Amino acid sequence: MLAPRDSRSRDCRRLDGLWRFRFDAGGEGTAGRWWRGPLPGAREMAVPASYNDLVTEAAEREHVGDVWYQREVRVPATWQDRRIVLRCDSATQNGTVWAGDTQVAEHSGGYTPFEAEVTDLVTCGEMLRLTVRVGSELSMDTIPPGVASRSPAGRTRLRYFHDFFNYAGLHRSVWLCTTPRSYIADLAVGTWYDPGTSDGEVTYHLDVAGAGPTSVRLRDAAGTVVAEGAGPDGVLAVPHARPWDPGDPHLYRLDARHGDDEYCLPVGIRTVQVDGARLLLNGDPVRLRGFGMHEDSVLHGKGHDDTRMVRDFALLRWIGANSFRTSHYPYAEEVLDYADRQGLLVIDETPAVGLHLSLGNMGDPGARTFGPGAIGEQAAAAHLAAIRELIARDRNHPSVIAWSIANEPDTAEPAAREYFAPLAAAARELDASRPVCFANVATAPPEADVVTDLFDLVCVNRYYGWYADPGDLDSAEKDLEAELRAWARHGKPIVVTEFGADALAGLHALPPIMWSEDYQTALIAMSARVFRRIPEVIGEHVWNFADFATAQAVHRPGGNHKGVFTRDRQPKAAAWLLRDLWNHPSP
Ligand code: BDP
Repeated sequence: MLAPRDSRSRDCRRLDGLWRFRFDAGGEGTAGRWWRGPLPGAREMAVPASYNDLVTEAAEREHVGDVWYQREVRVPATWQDRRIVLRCDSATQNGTVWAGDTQVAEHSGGYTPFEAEVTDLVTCGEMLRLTVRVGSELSMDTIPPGVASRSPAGRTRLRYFHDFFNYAGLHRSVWLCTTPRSYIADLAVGTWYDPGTSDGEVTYHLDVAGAGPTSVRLRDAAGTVVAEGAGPDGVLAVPHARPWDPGDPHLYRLDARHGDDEYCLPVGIRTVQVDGARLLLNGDPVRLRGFGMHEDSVLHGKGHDDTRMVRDFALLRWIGANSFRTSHYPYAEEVLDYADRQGLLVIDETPAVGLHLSLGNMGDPGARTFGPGAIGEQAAAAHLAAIRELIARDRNHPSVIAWSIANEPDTAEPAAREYFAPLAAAARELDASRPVCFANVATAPPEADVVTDLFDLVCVNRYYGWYADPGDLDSAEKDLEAELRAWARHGKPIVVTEFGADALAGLHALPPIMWSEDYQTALIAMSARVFRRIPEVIGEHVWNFADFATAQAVHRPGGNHKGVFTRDRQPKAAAWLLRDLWNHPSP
């Protein structure tokens, strides 16, 4: 699905701002057809944002079930005779949209867009009433999974198996867009770069609707046309290409035309390959330095916010990071556009997190994860849809260098193989140009894990010195090294996709003790020493970039404090260590 972009033929209007809003604790809205008129008893709510941290009642912050958003928008009179589309960048965890009295879209999965053509339902020049029902509930059939139950006080509560707060609402923009009646429905590009000859290649495929000629032009950053093609498919040769690279994130622009419609896509020419235990970008080995992150901030929750994004990328640059993982769900498309322009390398992840029903503080000891009654066929179908939607949305971004199809599933359980084999195959079939991976959990070490051979990278989340060997960094160093050496036998590149320690900003201790900034710093320094002794380890992503909100729990004082930055994006002591380490990389 193409991201909204203005062009000479397209007009895209963000419907950000204050919408009418109402909680629906009793689930009355659907039966009462609340979309048929002004939302009864509504207050106002900011879009985009999570609603959770903008309210003052516990029952509203923790609300499980539906909420309703509504606003009017004037459809421009100038859009007569054009195609009109309503698009929602995300509704977390599910959304249903009405244009006037008509339901036009329904989508499950909280982090990918959906859209509907509304041409025949609107009158140009007149007001259109838009209503969106957003559900926060998760079940064993959704990705991520969760279980709703009744509390003794009679409220619905939600248990989930992932370590971030279940923020809900319209987290990204809703749009009203127009295109000509003949239009470009979708566009996929693939690129190739030959470092020997410095020749590049851009393959393209357009899905078009309606009559008219189809053509493409590729321009360099100066606007000069460097290649042209006709028809919906083709390969453009780009001799002496300027490749996309973190040090020089050069973007070409593909101007695609069909009939009167035009869509302009930034294109970075680059190749990603796995060669033995090396990850190659444009033929050169690359080492990933960076973080697992979260879309999370004060007041906004998971609402996309350019302000936060700009600060986050400034901090990534300051600290010397070259990459991040979109743990644990697809981020707003604005983030990937920005990563393309800033030259960040991204491991792009689905929302398949918490597929481990016996894990640590969130699971039940001994619980089985995969199979009927737990993560079964319905969840597998939702997981496949999540992979499809992620790849369809993000495949054109040069910054995206790998697909992570899950975080910390229980891959020590034998049934995990049957579950993951078709999903790994599907990801590869959807995109053969990027490695496919998942982040392995500590309970599935090399001798127990049953799926790693299905993937291209070995990504491991390890907490030696924290959950394992707590408070004992000498033992942690030995155990971390031993385990990574065992993973190295796969002969694949290893990325340590999580390691770290909670640190309460301002807590200091000498000698370092757990929860102090000093201990976090010492643990990261120890881990970095180990990684540099093992050639197969080609990536280190600290958990986490910044402190973030979680479900309330006895082990989470005001959230997860493994951030190297505080939740308001100021450095803890470990940030200075990483800045030194990453800005002066050893050979
Ligand atoms: C890992 C998870 C991550 C958690 C982290 C932690 O992948 O989501 O936040 O541990 O416990 O298991 O801090």
